[in-house]
Amino acid sequence: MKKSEFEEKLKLTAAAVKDSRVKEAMLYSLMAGGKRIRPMMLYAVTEGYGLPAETADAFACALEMIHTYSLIHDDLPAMDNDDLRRGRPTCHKAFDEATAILAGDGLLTYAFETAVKTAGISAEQVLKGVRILAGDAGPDGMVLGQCLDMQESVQTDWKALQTIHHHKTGCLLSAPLEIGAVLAGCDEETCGLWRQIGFDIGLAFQLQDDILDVEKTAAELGKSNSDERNEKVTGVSLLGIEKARTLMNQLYDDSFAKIEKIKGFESDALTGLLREVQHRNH
Ligand code: GRG
Repeated sequence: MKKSEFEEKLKLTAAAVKDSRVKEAMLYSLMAGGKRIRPMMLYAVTEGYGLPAETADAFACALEMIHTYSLIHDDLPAMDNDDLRRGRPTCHKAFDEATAILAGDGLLTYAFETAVKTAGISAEQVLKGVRILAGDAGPDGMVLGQCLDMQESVQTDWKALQTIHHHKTGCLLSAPLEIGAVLAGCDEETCGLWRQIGFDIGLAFQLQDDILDVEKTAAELGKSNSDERNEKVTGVSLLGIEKARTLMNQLYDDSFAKIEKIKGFESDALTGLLREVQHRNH
């Protein structure tokens, strides 16, 4: 699946919402670019199992909607209070706070309305996928991660920080891998293996995000670096940049080795995508 092709599908899906100011704000943030890593990971898994791309379309759009909602809410003054996201003013800066809250709410709920329209596989598999998505996005998943992150303090150590990353970043990167396996009809053990790989990639991705935050400017990244402003503890501040980089590369490389060993899975598309992610510069 090409990123541009996915973006067309995403735009068409969101275009079906009734016209309103909240729809404008939803589209403003949803179509503002972004790497689209989560949907691309899902397509790479379903493709590797030989499924047609259409089977993954609804969940791919849903993942990107949930991810975009989380960015909109994370940028709000009550959370990180950021001005720049995906190279543009954040949603509450371009619209207003109330509209940005509603745009996040709209994207979150519309994601589930979209996911349940998945065609071409059993209702039982769709239901399993929806459960994973809800669990990973909700109060046992990303929302919990965000809550822990808000409570983070100078006493936060590497173990506590990993718990934050596991939920805040890992859950939504694990979801596409596990949902892809569910859509392909994999057994519980294989789905669990994909889930674990997703968490390792999530930690690698977060370490990389922290490294990029200190090495690049806000203009290069297209987003403000609020961690520094908010004096947040990060993988880099706790481990040091070189140790953080070594751990990040080790997590990616171990994940590639595990993916290549998964039976009945053609891994080239997924490992190719993740290698690009590993070597990204924004
Ligand atoms: C508000 C419930 C709630 C959660 C917010 C996503 C998030 C959780 C916070 C954003 C800040 C942050 C550093 C999150 C960790 C995950 C992460 C690195 C998100 C950025 O994802 P990318 O790089 O963004 O995929 P693009 O813009 O490329 O889609």
